[in-house]
Amino acid sequence: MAINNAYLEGVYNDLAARYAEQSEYLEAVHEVLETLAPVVEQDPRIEEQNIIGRIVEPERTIIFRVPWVDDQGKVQVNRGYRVQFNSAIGPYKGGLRFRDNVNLSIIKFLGFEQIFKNALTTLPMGGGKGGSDFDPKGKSDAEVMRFCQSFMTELVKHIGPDTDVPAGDIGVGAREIGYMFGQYKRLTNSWTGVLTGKGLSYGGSLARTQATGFGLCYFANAYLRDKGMSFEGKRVIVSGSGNVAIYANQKATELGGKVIAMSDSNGYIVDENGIDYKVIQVIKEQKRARISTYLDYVPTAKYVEGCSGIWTVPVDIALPCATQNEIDETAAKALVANGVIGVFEGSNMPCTPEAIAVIKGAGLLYSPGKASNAGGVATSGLEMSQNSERLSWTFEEVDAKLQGIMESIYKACADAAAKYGMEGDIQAGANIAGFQKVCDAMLAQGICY
Ligand code: NDP
Ligand code: 2IT
Repeated sequence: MAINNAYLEGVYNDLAARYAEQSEYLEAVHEVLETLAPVVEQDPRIEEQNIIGRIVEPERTIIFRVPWVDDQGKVQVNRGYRVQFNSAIGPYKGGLRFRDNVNLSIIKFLGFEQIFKNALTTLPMGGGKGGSDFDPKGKSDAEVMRFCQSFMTELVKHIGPDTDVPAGDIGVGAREIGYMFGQYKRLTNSWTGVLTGKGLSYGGSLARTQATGFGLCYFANAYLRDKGMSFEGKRVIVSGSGNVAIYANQKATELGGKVIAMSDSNGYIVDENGIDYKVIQVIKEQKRARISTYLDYVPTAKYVEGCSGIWTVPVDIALPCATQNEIDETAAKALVANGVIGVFEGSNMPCTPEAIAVIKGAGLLYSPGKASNAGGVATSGLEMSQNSERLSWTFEEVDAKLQGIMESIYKACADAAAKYGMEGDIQAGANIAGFQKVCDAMLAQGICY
């Protein structure tokens, strides 16, 4: 889709010239600016105060060296990042990604998305993201601990419970959060809720582990219900097999769906009887093994090498839960040809622009990650609240709040789309509703960032 407003186009063209090599970041910015023309045209203050030119640049970017010693005694060096994108509505908030392909473009795209996602939760959280090109896969626990301690030794200078509150993302789960939290506490001699996704024995929230996957299904369910449908009896693809994917499988199954296919970065499995999320928990959370070993537990299932073919498996609902740009135009055409009714994003920016055009063009239901995967960060916000009041809520309390938040996000997106004459366009609605809140706060606070 084109950016059909001269001001928005001008901002984008400047950015594209300045950061020509940052393709993921430019893709994320373009996707938002494509949908904001009607908002910008109704409020002249946005252009007068150059809100768009300001919102697309991070408030602060921190890049640092992370040295650590491997099990052979060799000194290794990785790069660490924290992009503090926008603090208009609250402290910077967003995950840390540890993966070999991490670079500034990927962290900036994630941080940019996070601004609007966090605004949609209705909780007071600004946008940020960080990470490293360190990949915990294949490393020993001791190596991961030494890396996390070194990473936090620098990060500690930039974060705090009222400044910036990191959490997990790809490659950062309970183990990594625990090591980083321990080091933060040692360096500052203080116990604060500076990270979310903590273990339950030291301030974590019940249901945070499940929150992104559960929230995705609560959102999809609200969207399906609005269109007179449900998960009942539906065949589902859940790509990936990490934190988001495992609990998306659990909730989709509880809502009456059957998860036929899941994947990792090596390949995918197909089980016509439905994939039991508990088997994936054992493979991925306990053994840190490959999805191909699913056949050791369920010999009747099928394993296919290479992860992109998963989108050719005939299903009714697609829940991408692995990584960015995992659904390209070819994959989107395969989904449409198989009669899929909806694509609800669990991962951040899983669909390429060409894929989105195919999916929306064919009239499928489509929800962008910044709306449908907001349950993770929303529950992080609930973890921050519990830490502040020195209390912990029950699983049922947190889960009920999560469900309420996801249903409100769906309604906010649908209402914003309708208000600007784009009824039913949840993608545009998500961008507009998220932007509106941050824009109001930036206008009120003057030219401070
Ligand atoms: P995990 O590390 O737990 O799992 C990631 C999964 O995706 C693994 O199965 C991994 O396979 C697969 N994967 C990762 N990179 C690639 C790739 N380049 N190609 C193919 N497969 C890949 O991460 P999460 O489940 O936490 O995150 C998944 C997605 O959800 C990300 O986009 C993340 O940004 C997003 N997200 C996460 C939230 C959270 O709370 N954790 C909240 C909102 C969004 P392998 O095992 O082979 O690496
Ligand atoms: O992309 C995301 O929203 C996350 N990785 C979760 C961020 C958080 O702070 O819980």
